[in-house]
Amino acid sequence: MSRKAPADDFDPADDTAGIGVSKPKIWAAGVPGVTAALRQSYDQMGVRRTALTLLRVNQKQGFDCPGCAWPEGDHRHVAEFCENGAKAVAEEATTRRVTREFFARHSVADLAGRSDHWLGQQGRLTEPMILRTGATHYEPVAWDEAFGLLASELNALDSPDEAVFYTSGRTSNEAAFVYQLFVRAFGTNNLPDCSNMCHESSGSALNETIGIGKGSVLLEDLYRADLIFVVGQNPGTNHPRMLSALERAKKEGARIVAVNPLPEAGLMRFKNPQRVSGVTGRGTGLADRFLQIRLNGDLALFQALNRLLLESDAPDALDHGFLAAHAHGFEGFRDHVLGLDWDEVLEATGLGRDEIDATLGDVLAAKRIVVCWAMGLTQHRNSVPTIREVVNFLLLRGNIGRPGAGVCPVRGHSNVQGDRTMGIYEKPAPAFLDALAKEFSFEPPREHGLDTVDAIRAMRDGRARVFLGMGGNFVRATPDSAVTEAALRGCRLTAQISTKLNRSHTVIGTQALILPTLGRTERDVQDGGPQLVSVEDSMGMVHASRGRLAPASEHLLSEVAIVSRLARATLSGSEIGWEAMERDYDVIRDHVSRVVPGFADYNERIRKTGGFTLPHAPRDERRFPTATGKANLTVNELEVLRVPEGRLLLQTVRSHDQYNTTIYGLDDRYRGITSGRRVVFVNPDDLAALGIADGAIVDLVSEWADGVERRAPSFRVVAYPTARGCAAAYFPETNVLVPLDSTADISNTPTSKSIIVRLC
Ligand SMILES: Nc1nc2c(c(=O)[nH]1)N[C@H]1C(S)=C(S)[C@@H](COP(=O)(O)OP(=O)(O)OC[C@H]3O[C@@H](n4cnc5c(=O)[nH]c(N)nc54)[C@H](O)[C@@H]3O)O[C@H]1N2
Ligand SMILES: Nc1nc2c(c(=O)[nH]1)N[C@H]1C(S)=C(S)[C@@H](COP(=O)(O)OP(=O)(O)OC[C@H]3O[C@@H](n4cnc5c(=O)[nH]c(N)nc54)[C@H](O)[C@@H]3O)O[C@H]1N2
Ligand SMILES: [Mo]
Repeated sequence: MSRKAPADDFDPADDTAGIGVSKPKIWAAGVPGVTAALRQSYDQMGVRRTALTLLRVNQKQGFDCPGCAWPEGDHRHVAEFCENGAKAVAEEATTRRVTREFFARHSVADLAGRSDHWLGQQGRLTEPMILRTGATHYEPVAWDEAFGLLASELNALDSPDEAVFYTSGRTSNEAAFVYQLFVRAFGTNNLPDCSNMCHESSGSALNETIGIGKGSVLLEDLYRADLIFVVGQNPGTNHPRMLSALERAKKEGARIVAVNPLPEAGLMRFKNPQRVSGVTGRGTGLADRFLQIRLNGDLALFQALNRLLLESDAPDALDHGFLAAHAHGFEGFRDHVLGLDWDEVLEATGLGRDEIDATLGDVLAAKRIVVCWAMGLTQHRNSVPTIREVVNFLLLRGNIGRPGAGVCPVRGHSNVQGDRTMGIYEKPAPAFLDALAKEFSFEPPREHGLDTVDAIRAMRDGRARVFLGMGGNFVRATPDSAVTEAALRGCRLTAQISTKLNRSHTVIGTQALILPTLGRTERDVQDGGPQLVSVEDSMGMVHASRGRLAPASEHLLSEVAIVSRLARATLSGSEIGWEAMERDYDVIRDHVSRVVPGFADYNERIRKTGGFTLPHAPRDERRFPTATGKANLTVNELEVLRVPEGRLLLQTVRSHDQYNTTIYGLDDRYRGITSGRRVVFVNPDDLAALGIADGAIVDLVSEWADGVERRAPSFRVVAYPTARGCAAAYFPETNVLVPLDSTADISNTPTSKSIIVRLC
C-alpha cells in the first residue's frame, strides 16, 4: 500500500493504529451525554467555572450558545444546553492559554506538524502575534503595528479586489455589519463565508422559488405539524436541542420520516437529558419511518413523491386553491414530473417502490408538513435542483405559508444566518448597497465578489494576495487541501481573527498575523460601557447575547474593535464613524435599523426578553417576492449519479466529538468509534463485493474528471449499516479528496457529500 503523505497531516498511520470499534448506538443523549459533556467541561475549565458558565447558556439574560443555530423555545429548561453545546462552550471557556512563550517554544513548522486536535487543545490565544518575512517563529506584536501592517499591505494592492475577507458564522450581527462596511468602504465585495460551503444551496433554491433564502417555519410550527421529514441531517450530534423539539412534536401527534443513508442514533431513539424519565427510561422512538436512501438520491425521491401526488385520485392530494392563487409554472412542472422514469428513481434512491408508496400514504394523511434538512442535501452537484424539488413537494399541498408547515433548512454556525442578513455576501442585492450608500455617504462597489471556491482560485492564480479571516479555519474547512494550502502560501499576508489556535495559523503567506479576540462567553466592555451583541437563529429570531466571564486575556479586542481599528488604519480620511461604533454598539444597531429591513427599533427590541422575529413574507403573508411574484414550481432534471465498478460514493461527515474543524476528542460514541478518526464506514455487502476485510487499513483515493490523484492515506475500514454503494468518513481529514472544481451547480458549494473513491 502506498504511503504518500498528504499535504498537511501528521502521521496518519499512528492515528489509525489505536482505533476501537463497537456496535453503533440506536439512541442518543441521556446519561452518557450529560456525563461526557461534564467530563470535558471540568477538564477544560474546572468545576466552579463549569457551573457558572453552563447555567448561562441560552438563558434569557445569558449568552447565545456558540454550538449551533437551533432556536431557543419560550420555555427554557434551567439548563438549556446539550452535550455538544457544553463542549463548544468548554472549548471557548477553557482555562488553558496559548502564550508568547508557547510560540517561542514551537516554530511554525513544528505547529504545522501537529494534529488539529492537539492545536485546539492548547487553549485560548492571548495576544496578537506576527510572523515576519523569513522568520521561523511567531513573535508578539503591538495591536497598532499589526493594524499598520495589514493596512499597508491592503493599500499596496493593485486593486481592492486582490484582497479576500472571509467570515465564519460565529461573528455577531454587530461585528458582521461593521466588517462588511469596512470591506465595501475599502472597495470590494470579496466577502466569502462558511455559508458558501454550507447552506448556500438552500439560499439559492429558496430565493428562486419562494423569494427569500431562509426557512419559513418557527418552533411552534414543528409542534403543530402532522408530518416532519428530517432529510440529510444528523441532529443527535449536530443539533441536539432539535431532538427535544422533535420529541414534543411527536407528543403532539406528528409522524417523523428520516431520510438518510446512515441510521443515525439521534434519529432512531432519543432520551431527553433535561427530564428525569429521559435519564432512566427507554426514551422516545423518533423516526416512524426510516428511508435509507443512497447518497444523492433525494431529488429522485421527492420527484417520485410529486409524481405520485399528481397521479393520486385522493380528492385533496393537491391544494388546487393554493396552486391557482400563489404558484407559477405548474404546467411545465407537471409535464416534466409525469415523465419520470421509475427505474431511475429506484436506482438513484436505492429504495423499494413499496417504501415510496408507503411514504406517500404518510403524506396524504398529513394536513401540515415540514421538511427539515442540512448538509446531506446541500453538498452535492445537484443540490439546488434537489432543494427546489423539495419546495415543489411542499407547494403541491400548500405547505408553505401556513401554521405547522414549511421549509426548515437547519443552519449550522450559531450566527451564520445573521451574518448574511448583515451583508456578509459576495453578491449583495442592489437594494442593500443603495441603503448602505445612503446611510454612510459612500459608493460601495457593485461588481460581485469572490465566494469561497473562487477566492481559492484567485489566491492560487496570484489574483488575490492578502487574506483576512474573521473567525473560522479557512485552510481546513475548504476542499482540495493541497491546492488550498498552496493558494494561501502564495499570499503576501494572511491574517486570522481567532479565539483558538488552528491549522490556518500554520499554513500561511509570506507574513502572517494572529489577531486574538473575545468569544461569546466573555464580557465585552468598551469605552461606552458593557456591550451586548446579537445573533439570528435558524428561524429568523434575533436575540441578545451577553458574555459573563472575564476575557481570556487583557490583550484581547472584540471583533468590532478589531474591525474599527483596522478601518481607521486602512481608510485614511474615512468619514464613517468607526470610533463611535466601537465605543457603543448601539450606534451600530442604529445604522443597521436604517439599512436592513426588519430591524426598525433594533436597540429597543433587542433588549426585550427573547428578542424579536424578522419578517418573512411567505411565512407571514403568503406573499412570494420572486421574479414572477408567485411561488415558483421548477423543472429539475433527474440525473442518476452512477459510480464506476469497484468504486464507492463517499460522504464526509462530522463525528460526535468535533465542531467542524475543531476536534474535541477522538470518539464518535453513537457510531461506536473510539480513540481515532481515520475510519471509513462501508456496507458489509460492498466490502464482500470489493474483497476488502472489515478492519483492513486502506487509502482513500478520489477519482474525478481532471485525472489528478487525490489520496487520503491509512483509514481503518469499518463494516457499517450504511446504504449500499455509499461510504462515509470524517471531515476535515478527507477534504484533501474533494476537488476544488467539483461544486454544486448555481451555489458553487463543494460536493463534500458525493465524492467517487476507490479503497486501495
Ligand atoms: N456538535 C456539532 N454541532 C454542529 C457542528 C459540528 O461540527 N459539531 N457543525 C455545525 C454546522 S456548521 C453545520 S452546517 C451543521 C451540520 O449538521 P449536519 O448536516 O447534520 O452534519 P453532517 O455531519 O455533515 O451530516 C450530514 C447528514 O446527512 C446525511 N447525508 C449525507 N448525504 C446525504 C444524502 O445525499 N441524502 C440524505 N438524505 N442524507 C445524506 C449523513 O448521513 C448525515 O447524517 O451542524 C452544526 N452543528
Ligand atoms: N469535507 C467537508 N468540508 C466541509 C464540510 C463538510 O461537511 N465536509 N462542512 C462545511 C461547513 S457546513 C462549514 S460551516 C465550514 C466551517 O468552516 P469554518 O467556519 O471556517 O470552520 P470552524 O471549524 O467552524 O472554525 C473554527 C475556528 O473558529 C475560531 N473561532 C471560534 N469562535 C470564534 C469567535 O467567536 N470569533 C472568532 N473570530 N473566531 C472564532 C477558532 O479559532 C476556531 O479554530 O466547513 C465546511 N467544510
Ligand atoms: Mo455549516
